Amino acid sequence: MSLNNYKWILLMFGIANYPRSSANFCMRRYVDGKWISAGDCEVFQRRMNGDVDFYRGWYDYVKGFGDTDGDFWLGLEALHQITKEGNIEMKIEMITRDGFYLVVKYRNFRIGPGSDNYRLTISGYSGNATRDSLARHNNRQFSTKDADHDLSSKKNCASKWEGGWWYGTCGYSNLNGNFHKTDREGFWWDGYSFILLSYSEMKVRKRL
Ligand SMILES: [Ca+2]
Repeated sequence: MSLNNYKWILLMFGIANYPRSSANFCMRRYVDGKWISAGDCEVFQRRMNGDVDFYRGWYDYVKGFGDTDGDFWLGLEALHQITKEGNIEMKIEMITRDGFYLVVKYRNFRIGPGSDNYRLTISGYSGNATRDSLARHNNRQFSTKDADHDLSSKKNCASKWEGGWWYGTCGYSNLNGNFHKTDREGFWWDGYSFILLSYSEMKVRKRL
């Protein structure tokens, strides 16, 4: 896994300064010359190099794409299978373009079936971000540029924000947006203060 050194330093520093055990799962360890996520967890999204295009259609988001050692999306169907029995928590680690480490956690995370367009259900937020920017996407179906399931009758939010996400009307977070853009079609958390990111990792585990 290649990630430039400053991001790893920020991640390590951030984790060290965020010791609340409730958020500390899926920690990284350096083993046999590579970084791995330790513990019984599954990473399902990562953006770190910007070398994988995330502006894709429905089929790709259902099946997954990218390189699991680098930038990738695991796939909506896999997420549904992992979470359908319930009792799953989800964590997101992020680094802003300004170099701040953010971590948010949801005590409950579930992705519905394909027949319901992989609807998002989350609750139980904790974290050090300014806002819970996934809350406004709660109970929304997933949308892509070729599959508009958002709440806006005039717009296709996935096209407007250049990603695939559980868009409502349209964005409060956009972690699958364009990695390289510095405007609102970019890769960001928090639609109010518009926090651009340089790194994200989303992961799940069975709640203890
Ligand atoms: Ca729409």
